[in-house]
Amino acid sequence: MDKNKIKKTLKEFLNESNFKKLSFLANPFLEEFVTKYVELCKPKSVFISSGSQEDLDYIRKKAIENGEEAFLKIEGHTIHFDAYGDQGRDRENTKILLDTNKGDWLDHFFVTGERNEHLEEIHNLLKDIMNGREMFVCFFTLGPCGSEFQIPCVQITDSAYVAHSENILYRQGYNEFTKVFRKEEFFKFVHSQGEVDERHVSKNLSKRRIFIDLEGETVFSVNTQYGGNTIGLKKLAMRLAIAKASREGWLTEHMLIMGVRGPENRITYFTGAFPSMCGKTSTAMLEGETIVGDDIAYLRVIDGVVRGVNVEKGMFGIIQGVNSVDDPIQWKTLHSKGEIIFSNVLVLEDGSVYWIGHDGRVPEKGLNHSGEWFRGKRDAKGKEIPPSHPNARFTVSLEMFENVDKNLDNPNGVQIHAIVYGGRDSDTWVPVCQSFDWEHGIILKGASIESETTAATLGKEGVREFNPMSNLDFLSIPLGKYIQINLDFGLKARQKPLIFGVNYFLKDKNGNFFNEKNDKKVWLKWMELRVWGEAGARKTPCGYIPLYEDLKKLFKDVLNKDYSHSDYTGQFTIRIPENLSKIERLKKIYSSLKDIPQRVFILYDEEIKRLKDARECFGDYIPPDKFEVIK
Ligand code: SPV
Ligand code: MN
Repeated sequence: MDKNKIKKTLKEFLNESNFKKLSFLANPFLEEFVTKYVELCKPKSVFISSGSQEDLDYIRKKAIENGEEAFLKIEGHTIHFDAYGDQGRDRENTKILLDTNKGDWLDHFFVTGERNEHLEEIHNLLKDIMNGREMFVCFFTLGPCGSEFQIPCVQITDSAYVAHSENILYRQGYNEFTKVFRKEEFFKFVHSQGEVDERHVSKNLSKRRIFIDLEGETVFSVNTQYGGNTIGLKKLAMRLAIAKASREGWLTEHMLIMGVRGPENRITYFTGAFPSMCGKTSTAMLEGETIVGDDIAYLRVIDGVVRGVNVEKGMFGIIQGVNSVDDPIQWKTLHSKGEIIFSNVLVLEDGSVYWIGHDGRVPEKGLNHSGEWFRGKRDAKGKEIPPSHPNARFTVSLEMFENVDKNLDNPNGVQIHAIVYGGRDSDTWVPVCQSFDWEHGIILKGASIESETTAATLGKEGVREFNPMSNLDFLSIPLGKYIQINLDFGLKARQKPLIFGVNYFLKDKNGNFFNEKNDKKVWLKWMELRVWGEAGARKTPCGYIPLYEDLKKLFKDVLNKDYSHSDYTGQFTIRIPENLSKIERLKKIYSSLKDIPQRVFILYDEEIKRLKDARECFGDYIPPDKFEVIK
């Protein structure tokens, strides 16, 4: 684009102060990008956010004025609603753009689209879409400032709610843009909520589109407001970062990072990958431990050790089930003054909020994502509408939590000693199990996650789905390549983190959960001891499991609970038929894909052999005490 033309267009849409803020960054690539979308979307005006307090306040004010948020009873709290039917990630219309003529390909379960065709479609949808509205241009960085993990980003949106959410969730990047060495290297996000109705929610959900252009490192999102579809730096950036990481030899993971306290206040850092709504945030928020992040981590091998950072600085957390007993820290923050956006919860007359699983009784009526709500209300399809949406969320800065880890913004991140993989699995995996080594962990734990679907995505709940590393929804490279990169990553590290598989959702014969919500705390403490060689284990065909005596002591010390031997036996019985069927299912999936590393099949066959050998000796359901004790 011609330089003079850029200047002319920017002058036409930006007032003097905004023009100055953009020019100060002296980045021709950025100016060209902004100009392109200003010309296409034709906003009424353009606001450039420098990240100053004044600019952040302006965006907050606009979210209220535009009707995207409303004040609640407690100071700093606001409510935002998404359109009915826009409360989860839209998998079907989230597409990765590929240029198949150039040989680009992805496995069959990815939703993809031909690049040129889809760029044309989205640019047609974006045409004049911001007519009469203000465009916000915001700068952020993924990962801590001044760190080798850092990726600069620019977000264009006509939603003050999206800009406001990002101001809470991400580190400001305006100043970082003045330092960016390669000025063309930044991720770009373009979002428009499209036409809205009288409730200020997106009207054209049938034209909801989220297109990820890896080649242009740009993501487009239109006709939607739900954070998972619109907050560019969250799951949209993740696809770009996974592709970038795969080129550069590091990892972008759907992982929490937390500090687990061991004896004498030692802190050992863990990452944990769990599909959405499977306990990731509640693990990261366990009382007595510290949180670095609850959703997305970048991992690099630096000086022979694995180090990780939280890509974000805030939490877009699931609110359903948060109560004063199980989640005291979240409960306290959600009831304190400070900047919090609640989304898709129930708002009562006095401006207080209610969600499913909140302490106390279900209110009679209020305002929710369906409009005026009353008990027993049904939607157009006859489905009963709950008081809050199961994927209702809160957006808050991690600084608002008393358990935030002191290394949140450490540019070097934290050293990762353990990696935990878990899914929603009612009948197969034991509650906690350590892999034999790195390869076994990546393949038999990470790449073998299956999880029953939840409300985090639109569609049916409770269906068992393959979800390797809990990252399948966010991958942008072929799965075989991703697994290979994971295998290689550990080989580069002199000190490899231990890898564990966990299952918080195991059920007994009567369909009741074997464990209570906070039992996970005991599993963490056991894993922490394993990292330092301070707990024994039994060797099963699937990996190492805890000794009864160790768990009994931990249950008493940590939760003041008596842990019976029969609980141990029920929970840690190795279920041979279920484990064998699981591996057969996985082998079938992997056999249908291209370029899967041979090690995957070799390790599956080895595990099958171990399971069958054990069955020969002890039968189908093997109580833990049958297995040999190792150091
Ligand atoms: C998840 O669903 O995994 C989330 C929320 O963390 S979203 O932003 O929708 O991805
Ligand atoms: Mn997530």
